[in-house]
Amino acid sequence: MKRIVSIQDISCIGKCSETVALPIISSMGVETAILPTSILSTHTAFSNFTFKNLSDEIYKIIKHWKEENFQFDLIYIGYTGTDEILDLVMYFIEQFKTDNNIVVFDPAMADHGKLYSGINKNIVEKMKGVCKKVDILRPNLTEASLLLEREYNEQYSVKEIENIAKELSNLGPKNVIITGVEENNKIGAIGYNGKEFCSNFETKYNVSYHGTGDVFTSSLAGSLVQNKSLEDAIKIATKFTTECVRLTYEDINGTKYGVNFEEAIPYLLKLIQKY
Ligand code: PXL
Repeated sequence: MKRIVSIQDISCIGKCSETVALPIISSMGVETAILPTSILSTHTAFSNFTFKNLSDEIYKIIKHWKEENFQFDLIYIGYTGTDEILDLVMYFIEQFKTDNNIVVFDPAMADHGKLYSGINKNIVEKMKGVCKKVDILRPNLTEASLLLEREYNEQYSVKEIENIAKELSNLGPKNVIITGVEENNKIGAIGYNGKEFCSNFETKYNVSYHGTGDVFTSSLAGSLVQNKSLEDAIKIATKFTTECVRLTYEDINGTKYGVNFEEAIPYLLKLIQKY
């Protein structure tokens, strides 16, 4: 069985990070180890959330895992939230990166032109350091602009996004996947593997939910360890994320703080068979 380690926070309520990665990746038949980097009462879009930094524990966990000689087919890094945690993430990569595994990095720090609560300039700088050490970088357009120190625009052409992907690749990662790309009233992602571009677009619903980036990256990671190509993994992740958004949109009791990914898991398993 393949094994992924998911390194991100536990937001106790809010359907993002570990509470999304663990069920999605496990449902794909892949062992999911978790390294929780912090624990929050909710994700940071709520007011008055609590935040407990688990840095002291992370170092001890890395030490134990090294002694046990654990290995990972894929290292998935999501929301980190502090520069101290980013330093530990870099240390984790040094300890566990091999020639045969894949490091996927979601520089979760901003969306729709705005930094998440609690994210500062130091964190953005540290993220650039992490980019040098990863195989796949998966930002949205706001995060891409921050990493490249470009102004964020509300609209981009596909050509502009392809150039952004190339520039991001120059920061270090061979592969770049930019999400939240809109084209002809559809929404999807553009991928770059250092040579070629690929993309997939699906129906756009005029809503915005938290955690869609985490749903996307979890299903992408679960696909990549099952030897799907970057292009097929992007297809699976965009189709699954869109289905999660549709189910939430059509749910009269749906919440805005996360998507109904649970109800879309049977569809995800069909996608894995198809691609
Ligand atoms: O989904 C990204 C994310 C992860 N973790 C925390 C967040 C967010 C986005 O707001 O606040 C704690």
